Amino acid sequence: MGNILYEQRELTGILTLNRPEALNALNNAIMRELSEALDKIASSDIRCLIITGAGKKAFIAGADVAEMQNYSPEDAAASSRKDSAVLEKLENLPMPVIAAVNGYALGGGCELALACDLRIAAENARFGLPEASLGIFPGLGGVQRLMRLIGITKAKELLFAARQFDAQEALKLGLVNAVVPAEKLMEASLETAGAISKNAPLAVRVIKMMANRSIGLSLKEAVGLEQEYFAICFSSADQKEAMAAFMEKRKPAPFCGR
Ligand code: CO8
Repeated sequence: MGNILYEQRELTGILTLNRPEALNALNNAIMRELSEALDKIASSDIRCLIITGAGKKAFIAGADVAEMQNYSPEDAAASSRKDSAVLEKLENLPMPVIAAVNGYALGGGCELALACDLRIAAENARFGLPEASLGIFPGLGGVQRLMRLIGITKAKELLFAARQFDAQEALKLGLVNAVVPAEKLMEASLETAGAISKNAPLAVRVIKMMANRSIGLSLKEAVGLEQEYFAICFSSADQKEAMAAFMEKRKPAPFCGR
């Protein structure tokens, strides 16, 4: 397993991509281990996951160029399908995922961050999708996710120019939720995870599922989906307890996730 480190702090899982000698570049081994780790996390009872990169320099400096260099079109198709499925698995984890971006988030690394729910960047983070400068384009859904997050015009500019940009620009673009000093990155990420974990897990999961599933639906279809999920919340013990506590002017019992 060595390419992926995992620890749990209270209700938050912390997954670290651990290949610092190659700036955590995504090779086949790391993607396989990530996929296996995500399967376990999906069925765990953590309320939030933080993903970060080992070392001080990089979140993830992209897909492994050495491995990709001699791909045939068939290899590229297979690899893109396989690795895209891992990012979809990440995107659809039941609990929210925060990318704690601690340096370079380039190419596939930026794509992985885009598949997370929230992004918190260290001041020294640098983002970019340099694929066009390598004769390819982001092959893991990055074009689509970037457009949805920051709009088509800005996304096209960044993709065509393959330009790197810093954390402050990422904040202005709405690509990251916050920028913090590098030494405070994990603390800030844990704080955000803690704020999420205080709320009813089922409600948080439903919000995530609705947000993810409604993209591409018409407003009418999306609101219809919300009505279904809204009803589901009222079958939960947490809703009963939280509302009873409010009416009785007392603190609710800790949420049980049912
Ligand atoms: N792949 C493989 N090795 C890498 C990568 C990478 N993406 N990035 C860094 N490394 C390695 C370097 O080769 C170097 O190894 P070594 O010490 O053995 O020479 C080590 O990490 C340290 O890197 P540098 O010496 O280059 O460190 P610098 O501080 O000088 O530079 C940079 C840091 C600017 C981040 C530089 O390393 C860089 O430009 N890296 C490549 C960035 C890049 O182009 N990323 C995009 C790759 S393409 C991609 O991600 C496509 C995604 C779609 C995939 C679809 C599925 C197939």
